[in-house]
This record gives sequence, C-alpha cells and structure tokens, in this order.
Amino acid sequence: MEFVKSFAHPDEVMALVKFKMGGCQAVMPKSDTKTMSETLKKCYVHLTNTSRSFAAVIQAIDDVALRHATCIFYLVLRALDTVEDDMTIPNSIKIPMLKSFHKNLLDKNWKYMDSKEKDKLVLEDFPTISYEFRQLKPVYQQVISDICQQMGAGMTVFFERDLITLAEWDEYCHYVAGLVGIGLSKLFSASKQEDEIVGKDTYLSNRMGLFLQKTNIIRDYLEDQLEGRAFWPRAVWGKYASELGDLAKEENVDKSVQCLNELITNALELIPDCIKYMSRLKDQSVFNFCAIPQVMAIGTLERCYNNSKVFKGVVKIRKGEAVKMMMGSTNLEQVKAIMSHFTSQILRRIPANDPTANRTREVCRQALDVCQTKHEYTTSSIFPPLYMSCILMIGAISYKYWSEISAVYDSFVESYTT
Ligand code: D61
Ligand code: MG
Repeated sequence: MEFVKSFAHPDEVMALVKFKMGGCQAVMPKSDTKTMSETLKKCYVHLTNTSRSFAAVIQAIDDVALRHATCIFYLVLRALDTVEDDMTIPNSIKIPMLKSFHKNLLDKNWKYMDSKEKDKLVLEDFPTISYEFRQLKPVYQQVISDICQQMGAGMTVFFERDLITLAEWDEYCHYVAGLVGIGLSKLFSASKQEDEIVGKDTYLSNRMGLFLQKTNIIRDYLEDQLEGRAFWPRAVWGKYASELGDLAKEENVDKSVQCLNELITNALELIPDCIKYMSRLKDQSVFNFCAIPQVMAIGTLERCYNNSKVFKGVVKIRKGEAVKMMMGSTNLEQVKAIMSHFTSQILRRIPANDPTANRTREVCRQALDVCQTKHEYTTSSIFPPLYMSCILMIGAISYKYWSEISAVYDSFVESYTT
C-alpha cells in the first residue's frame, strides 16, 4: 500500500490524502465528453491507455482546440514510435514505413495490423486517429504533419549509425523528444494561448524535450539493455567500460556509477534553458502540462545520481513524492524551489573522488543560480505528535476514498513512481 511507503514522510502522506480526496484541481481533466464525437472519445480512450505520463496533463489543458490537437499529436507520434520500437518489423520494411508515416495522416484507410508492441492498438485503429487529425484546424494539421515527417526520418538515422558523440546523443534526443517540444510550442502559439516567441524559439523548446528524454534514457539503462537496445553515447560509457553491457556487471559497479554521474551531469546542464522556457508561459494549464514532467525528471535524476540500483532494476520516485511535486508545480517560483531542492541534494552527494565531480558542482551551481527564489520546497521525515494521531484517523477515512478517484491519476502518478 502506497500509504505505508510514505509513512516516514508526513508531508507526502498529507499530499497523498489531499490528492486522493480531489485536491488536484490544477490537473483535473476537463469533462466535455457529452459534446465530443464518438471518434474523438475513442482518441481520448487511446490516450489514457497509451500514456501514463501525459494523459492527465493533456486532458487538463483549458483551451478545447489546443487540448484536442495535443491529444492527436500525442497519438500520431505514439503510433510512429510503436513502429520504431517494434523489433519484429525488419528494417527493410520499417525504414520506408517511418519515412512515409506522415502520408498516412491523409489516407483514411491506412492502418497496420502486424505490430506486436503493447501499444499496437493505435496502429490498428489509426483510421480513427487520422480522421480526427483531419478535423483539426489546418495550422494544427501542418505542425503535426511536419513534426511527424521529421521524426520519422530522424528515427532511421541511428538505425544505420551508432550513437557515439554527445552531439549525436543530442541529435537522437532531438528527433524523438526535442521535435515534440518544438511541435507543442508551435501548437501553443497557434492557439494564441501563448506568445509567438514560444513557438518561434525552437532552441529552447528542443531543450525541454532533451531534458525529459535524457532522463528516461539514463533511468532505463537496464530495461533497454535487456531488450537489446542502447541509447547511452559511447563517448561517455567508453571511458568506463569496453562494452555497454559490462556496466551491469557487479564487479564494475564503481565505474558504472561514475559513468551514470557523468551522464546525469550532462542532463543537468539543460535546467537553465528549461527554466527560461517555462518563464515565458502565460496559460496556467499549459504551464502545468510543461512543468509537471520537468519536475518529475529532476526528481528522477536526483534519485538516480550516484545510485548503483540503476544497473540492477528500475529507480523511481515514491508515489507521495510524485504527488507532492505535481501539486507543487503550478507556478514558476514553486518549480524553481523544487528544482533547487533536488539540485542541492545532488550537490551534497557528489563523491570527492568522482571523475566528473568538478563539472557536476559547476553545473549544479549554475542550476541553483537560475532557480533562486524566496519560495522553498521542504521534505520532512519528522513525526509531529499531532500527526501521529491524525494519521491513524486519516488512514481509516481515506481507505474508503482510496479506490474512488479516477484511474487516470493513479496511472499517471504510477508512471513516475516505484
Ligand atoms: C512540454 C511538455 C511535454 C513535452 C515537452 C515539453 C517536450 C517534449 C516532450 C514532452 C516529449 C518527451 C518525450 C519523453 C518520453 N519519451 C518517449 O516517450 C520516447 O518516445 C519518443 C517518441 C514518441 C514521443 C511521443 C510523445 C511523447 C509525449 C508527448 C507527445 C508525444 C505529444 C504531446 C505531448 C506529449 C520513448 O517512449 C517510451 C515508450 O515507448 O514507452 C522511446 O521510445 O524512446
Ligand atoms: Mg522509441
């Protein structure tokens, strides 16, 4: 039971209870299902079934047209990514399929029935998604189609080439996540919910995507390794091992953790640009949509830093922590406070003999610099006496509420947690 894991953290228990009892207004999905067409409803069902991390924040976008465009954007790219990830499709078929995928958006019959991936439903029901794509305003269609074309072509680049340099790491992350940031920003501006500059500054929107994708790649080392995939750049791991897979061997644990720390340092460099990007956002629901994944990422990086468990299993944050962060990331000052909290934690834990120690300190200080704020983010594990008696009562009451909240949030929070 989640309650138990967070029991030693009173603040998290309070956040969990507030969340479970509906105190998550900021990220509440907008329910206008009555006015939606059957095909659009099906798209939202696909969204909920395929995205544990983004379904709730997408559904909470205030502007209806922007919400639908974002939902369709997600499903189109999820379909594309399902083709990329499917190891049962031979490259001779996969490569042309990825390169021409954007054309399927205008073909009302196109679908793909031979995928073995867990999200294969978005390929099998692609006519529903492409139909709703064609109902979007032309500006939204243009953005989604362009990004789909660039991502499809980009994905094939590293089928033929190894990920070696840090520039190539950035290039791969640009294709699969930076382009998402660029497309989203163009949708935000096209909807008039955000200023023109947000959509025009592709450098910053790319950096938002890089921070999320690098965090995933770092955290998912073992999972990817077991599935025969490799996304860590050789320029870094080559300094610590002769094969990427050797990092998982117990005898290499010291070197492996040093390698991990170097990659985390590289990801932390992105924080100042992410803060700058978020500082331009005006719409509350767009802000939440962007900020929540970012704070989950910094929390994940802090948990992974200098942690050998990354090579033995999945490292995730506690549910209580995720909920507390999620509810606390509704304005820039609070996001800065969360970012500086986790950065300070990393700074304190830098091992003196780590080869990247000096660089990590420098990068953390730069992040702390841009995250200066009067706000503070505290985590406590001290038990006030009143808390002890309250918790027993709340525990009993909330047991009743526990199962009553929308499954969307539970899976959303779970996607980031242990
Ligand atoms: C603001 C808010 C959200 C943002 C953002 C800025 C900038 C970028 C992103 C979201 C995208 C971040 C992607 C990080 C997670 N990585 C993946 O899902 C990998 O697939 C990448 C290709 C498909 C991207 C699909 C996507 C993701 C999020 C979206 C979106 C599209 C559209 C709208 C909103 C959010 C990863 O997938 C793991 C898996 O298959 O389970 C992979 O294959 O590497
Ligand atoms: Mg993929």
